[in-house]
Amino acid sequence: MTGSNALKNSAAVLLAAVILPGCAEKAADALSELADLADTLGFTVVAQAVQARTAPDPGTYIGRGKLEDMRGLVAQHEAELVIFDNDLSPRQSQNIERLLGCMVWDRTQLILEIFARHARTAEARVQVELARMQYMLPRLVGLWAHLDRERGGIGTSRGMGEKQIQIDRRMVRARIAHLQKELLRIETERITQRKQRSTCFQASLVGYTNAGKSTLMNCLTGSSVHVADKLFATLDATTRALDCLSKPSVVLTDTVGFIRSLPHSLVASFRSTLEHVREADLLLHVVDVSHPDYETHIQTTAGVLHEIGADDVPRLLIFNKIDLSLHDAIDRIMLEKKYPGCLCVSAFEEGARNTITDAITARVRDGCISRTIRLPYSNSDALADFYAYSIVDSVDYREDAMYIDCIISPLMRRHFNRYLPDARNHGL
Ligand SMILES: Nc1nc2c(ncn2[C@@H]2O[C@H](COP(=O)(O)OP(=O)(O)OP(=O)(O)O)[C@@H](O)[C@H]2O)c(=O)[nH]1
Ligand SMILES: [Mg+2]
Repeated sequence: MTGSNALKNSAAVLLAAVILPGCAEKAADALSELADLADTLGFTVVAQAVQARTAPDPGTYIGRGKLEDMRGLVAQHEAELVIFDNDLSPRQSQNIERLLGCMVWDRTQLILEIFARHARTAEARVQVELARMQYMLPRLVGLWAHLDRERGGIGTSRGMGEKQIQIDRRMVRARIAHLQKELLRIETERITQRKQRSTCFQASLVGYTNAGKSTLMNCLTGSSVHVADKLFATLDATTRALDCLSKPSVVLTDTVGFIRSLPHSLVASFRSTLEHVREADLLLHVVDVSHPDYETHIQTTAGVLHEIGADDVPRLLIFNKIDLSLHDAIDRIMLEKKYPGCLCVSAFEEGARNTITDAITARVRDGCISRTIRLPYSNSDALADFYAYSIVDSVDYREDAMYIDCIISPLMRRHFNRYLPDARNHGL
């Protein structure tokens, strides 16, 4: 695998896609998304090559005739890189590279490069490097094949290239083992931090990349996480307290966005970052409703949530960027009819913060119970707990004990059980 270091920021690139049966309708969107991904790395897209086929060519994915055309385009535009929208096998990449005489990436490699470029924290860097190494392992062959070709290679003794591949494989495997250990260490630290926050209601922003999750995070929590009109601007999870009066208090996490065909090695490496999502009490699924393909984005996000085991976490669907669409009231009514309970907001408009905070607060209160709890004076330290984690209406200081009128959310029921010897009788 050849990295982006060898390429200029503004390198001329050619995009290529094979359209398989049943995918024709989405072809234009897929290529425009691929162009956005290339733009995120600063590349200049100079041309596109698209071919409809009933099945991929086993050796080169795209047909040989089309490859000839592409060779012409590469020469004409002095393209340094060809990016395929499809995932190529290691052998297909090598064959195409040889035939075109320039570097070839597939979609997975492009996404891995973006992640590598955007990783900021130690954890994200380790996660991305691990995913890249796993992608690289089966592709080492191509890097050294030229040595065997130069020396006439295959004979009774092993070629130089093959020996070099064995050495590289061992090094890459050792690096993978080291990174996995390092990730485990970071994950353990993260679990400890999360336990400290476990008395809060945890909401997580999820959705397709560029939907506006970080912008909403800033608008809801007054923080200043990085926002950009680029794909995968955010890779690291950020957690902040939500500015609202609900009890228990609410913390909100912003995290990596999803995309069609998110590489599996990335999903696996980002397991701990995505754990926030799996363990959340509520997912705020943000959708850029101004995007022509937003319905597919909803399905993709649902698919990734399924893949990471987050199917059971309650969700709130938030259609964002309504300032760019939904100019017509009818559009909005139709949307609300199709997706009952959804919210329609613009992160740039005043009302978004209250609309979303109110909806979250309502979810926190969902299933809350009102109780009068008797707390003996010998246990008066616990009163602080009630103020912190429930809504206290009043405290009656009687001769025998304190009587606390409070509202307890479902999340905190277990926490308060210990003050209630008869908890089961009260249905707590
Ligand atoms: N017009 C408009 N633009 C918005 C709105 N919300 C976000 N944006 C823009 O959309 C782009 C992406 O916003 P981000 O908040 O970075 O999106 P994200 O979902 O965090 O993206 P990733 O971190 O890449 O997954 C930025 O240019 C924002 O300024 C909105 O309500 N209206
Ligand atoms: Mg973001």
